[in-house]
Amino acid sequence: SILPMQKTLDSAVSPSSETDDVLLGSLSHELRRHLLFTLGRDDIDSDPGYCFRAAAITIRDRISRDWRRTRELQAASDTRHVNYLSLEFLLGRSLNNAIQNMDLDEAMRKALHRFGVELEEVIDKEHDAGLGNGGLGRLAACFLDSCANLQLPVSGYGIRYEYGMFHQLIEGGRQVEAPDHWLRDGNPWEIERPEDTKRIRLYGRTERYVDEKGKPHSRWVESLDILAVPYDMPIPGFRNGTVNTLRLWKATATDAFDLNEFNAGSYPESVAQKNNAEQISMVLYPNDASENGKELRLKQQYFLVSASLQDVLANWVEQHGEDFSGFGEKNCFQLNDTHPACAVPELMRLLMDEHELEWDQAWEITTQCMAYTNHTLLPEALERWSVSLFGQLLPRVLEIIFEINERFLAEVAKKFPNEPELLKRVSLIEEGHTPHIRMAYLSIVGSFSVNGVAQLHTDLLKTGLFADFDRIWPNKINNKTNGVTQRRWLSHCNPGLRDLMNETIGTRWESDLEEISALAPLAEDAEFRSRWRGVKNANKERLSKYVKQNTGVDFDPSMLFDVQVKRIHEYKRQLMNVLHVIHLYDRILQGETAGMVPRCVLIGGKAAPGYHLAKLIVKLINNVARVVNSDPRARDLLRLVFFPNYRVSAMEVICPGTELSEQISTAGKEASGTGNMKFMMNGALTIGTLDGANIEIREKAGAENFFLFGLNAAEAQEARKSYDPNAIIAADPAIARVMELLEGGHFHGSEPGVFGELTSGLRNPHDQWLTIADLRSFIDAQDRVAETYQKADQWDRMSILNAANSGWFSSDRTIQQYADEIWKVKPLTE
Ligand code: 4GP
Repeated sequence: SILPMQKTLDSAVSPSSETDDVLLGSLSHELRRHLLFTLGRDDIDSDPGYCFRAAAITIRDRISRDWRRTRELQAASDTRHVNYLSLEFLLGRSLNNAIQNMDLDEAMRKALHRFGVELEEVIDKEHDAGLGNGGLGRLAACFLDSCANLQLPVSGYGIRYEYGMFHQLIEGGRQVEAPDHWLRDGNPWEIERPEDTKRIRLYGRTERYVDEKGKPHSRWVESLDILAVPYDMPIPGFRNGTVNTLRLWKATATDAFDLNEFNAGSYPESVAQKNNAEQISMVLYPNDASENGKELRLKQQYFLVSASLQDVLANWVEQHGEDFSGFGEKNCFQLNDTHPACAVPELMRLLMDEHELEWDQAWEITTQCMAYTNHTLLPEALERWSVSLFGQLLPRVLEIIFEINERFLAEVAKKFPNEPELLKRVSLIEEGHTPHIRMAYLSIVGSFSVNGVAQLHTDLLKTGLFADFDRIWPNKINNKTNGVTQRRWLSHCNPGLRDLMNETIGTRWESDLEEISALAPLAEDAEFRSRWRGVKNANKERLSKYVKQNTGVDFDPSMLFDVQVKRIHEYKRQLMNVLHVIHLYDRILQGETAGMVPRCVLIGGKAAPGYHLAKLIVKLINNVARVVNSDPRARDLLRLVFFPNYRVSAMEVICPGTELSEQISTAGKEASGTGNMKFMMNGALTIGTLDGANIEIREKAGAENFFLFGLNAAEAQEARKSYDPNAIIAADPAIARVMELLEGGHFHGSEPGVFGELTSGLRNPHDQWLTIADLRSFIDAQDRVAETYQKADQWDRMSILNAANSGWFSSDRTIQQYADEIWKVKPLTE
């Protein structure tokens, strides 16, 4: 058997004359070596799964040199280091990104050809790293990419969940959750670093003691300890030699067994304790923008925070000994929402209890290096932990929070005397039957910077949720409008458009998206428009195949592709989108199809497993889809699919093929949105409300290139006072017919009344989401969409102008602002 293998080996390394022989030869050689030796294959085969692993390790090897150099550079430098603390990093796949950033695209493609596989099928074998829920987690991933592109000394710290975001199946039209064991085939990118393991305390109690100098202290005793073991993932910059680190912690048991149990003959029970410890990093909580309250979740938060802070402190001590005077100046911790808010009291604890600093010095350091980003205006998403649960799990940390609060309230009382109500409002502890800790307030008090994620969001924070704090510290709250990385979300996912742009405006936009504005004049160039249209059509073909594969439904690429993908949430109003589809269907039934444009509507997203109404919306989308798609009268005019298991790698196919981007949240509810930015870059037109970053998208794109509808945030607030959806329905025949179809059971299949909660919600004068209030305006805007789509030239012009004006929405711009205005860090280059 050695002979045929030898033959394959030889052909695998024989250099080709028309390419960079050396590079191709060595990539082929490395792939072969990893297949045979690292992965232990008996023969060179073309199994795409093994080829993926071999390719990933090959690329990782090549990244390693730059990775080491970046670490050395950062260790040797005297500049500030930023640590991005986040319970979520929604990375998706890494292979294509790494290949492109290393500029190995063509060589790797050719090398894999020699093994008889296509790069695309190999890329497709990678499991998404679904270590996040949605916007907040994906933002963290885009930020890491931009930090590496800008060569900033920034590390990510997160949790190495064994199970990421659940896999969504649709059964009988309903969402069913299946576990996502993304690590089942191993993770070729990670490097375990057991030598940096940290010990984490939980439970126990605190006790007072007096030190040798007679000073009183508090300490944490009788804790149950677990270990945090780090796994490092490389974050390669774009062709610049920088490779930053994302450090993910895995929980394991300490080796110390309970000797009593051991001797009592319960050895297996004692070993089984290990399971308990490992639970902490077992699974990502699948709740987007909603509070949790579960003890395990608090354990995860503290686990991440304590391990990461200990890690940074250990590095500090290695370099500076126990002199912490420069620590606050040389370190920064960016808290991604309140999930890592325990960092404030935990850094205090570590500095005081482990490193013997006084309160005042520890507090100065802490508030010099903590910064907090808020991601939501929904009050139900603001984290609060019951004092009693917190105190059981983290007794010493609670003690410190109490003291922070006491000192803070004293300061406020001094600054604003005679305002007892203010003190109550801003207290870190919400009093009541079961007192709770307000994690957002803890984050604000402990941080030097608090930022929102779009201008409207920040304005609303200042005048609403955090108004008292804006009064106490007028300059603390600032805005950093979100962005997305154009490398993944344009260059890598849309190679057709990338090539067209590179040919016409050069390649600089890949690392500086402002350059994309050079497309603007080309909107008037008919030949360019037709090439632009050609790329969009090819992407629609690809999306159409993908939809067929995943749902069995035919999406005809000659129709308008209308897309809404994001978490399913009432405030995002997927329900309104379905009402519009029902309205179109009704027009078809009534024969009122004049001016209608044939459209394919795609809706995708996951509902939190415990969010009943969101799951019912998924069911409704599926039921409406079944009726519409099986009705021959609708066939040429309308299709609807619910795309199952929406995730990062699905968006990479959906986004380039989308023509109309649905950003239709109730104004004042979506903090920013980031999907809206990805669509814009890829030349989709937006139909949207004046919410979150939509406002800025419309400003940049030009009002004439945006389909606006609905109440703005202030009007929505006002409208709630006298909202009468039933009157609106009664006065608008088209809307009344939509409600009739819904309530008359047209879509209920064999489950009469199944959508009752949705229809009664729509009719409820207290419906916060104001769906019926905005529906007429939405329908009219959709008519304008149809009208414009029929003027193909006009549409393509608008499409080009949207992409051309998307430069602001690069996360490189966002990160540059964080670096200049919050972190005060500069690039680190050789
Ligand atoms: C999300 C917001 O809902 C979204 O508007 C924003 O674009 C994103 O954060 C990134 O800032 N929030 C969450 C969450 O995902 O869990 O609060």
